[in-house]
Amino acid sequence: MTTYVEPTKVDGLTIIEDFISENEEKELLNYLDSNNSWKEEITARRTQQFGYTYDYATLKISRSETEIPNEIQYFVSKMQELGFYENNSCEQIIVNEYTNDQGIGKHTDAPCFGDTVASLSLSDPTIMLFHEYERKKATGRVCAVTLKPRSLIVLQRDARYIWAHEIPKKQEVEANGVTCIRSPDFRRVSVTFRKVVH
Ligand SMILES: O=C(O)CCC(=O)C(=O)O
Repeated sequence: MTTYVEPTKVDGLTIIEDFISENEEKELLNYLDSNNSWKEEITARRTQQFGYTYDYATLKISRSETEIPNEIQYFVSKMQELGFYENNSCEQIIVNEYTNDQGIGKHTDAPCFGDTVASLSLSDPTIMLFHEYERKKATGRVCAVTLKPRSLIVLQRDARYIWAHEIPKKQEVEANGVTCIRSPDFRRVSVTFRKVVH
């Protein structure tokens, strides 16, 4: 049975709406679409990676030839001002593009990544579900978050390690009384910021 809980009940989950302005969103999307970095290595969706590259086949990370560009580093600095990613500890960026019914399966981020994972949402909104686990078993407690454009979610502590997150691979999602229907030209782009465990 599913019991929905509010985001404030998920330890370590921070949601910051309007983290960036409409102009910053537009400029960042323009940069991501003009840098020739979109890859189709994983069939699920297009991605770009900077700083370190995570290999979805071997589940390993390696130093990337592409440094984190200034266009993205600017947002890391904004997060540092809020107390996240002290001492330049954000070293890996993954950009995900979701269209049609694309999503991301239920997961917690790999152990090679550090204790803070932040994701910036651009373009269209979608629903992210957080599922609580206890000794590898789902408890049935679920938190549904509408990822609004220009918002930032930060996962730390339980939100990072205990609750698995997913973006349902569906054009229409209903969760906790909220329905999100994707239009035919739906497009969400996310920029995820991660530390690397050395
Ligand atoms: O798209 C997002 O906001 C989350 C991405 C994510 O969970 C991942 O790349 O592991």
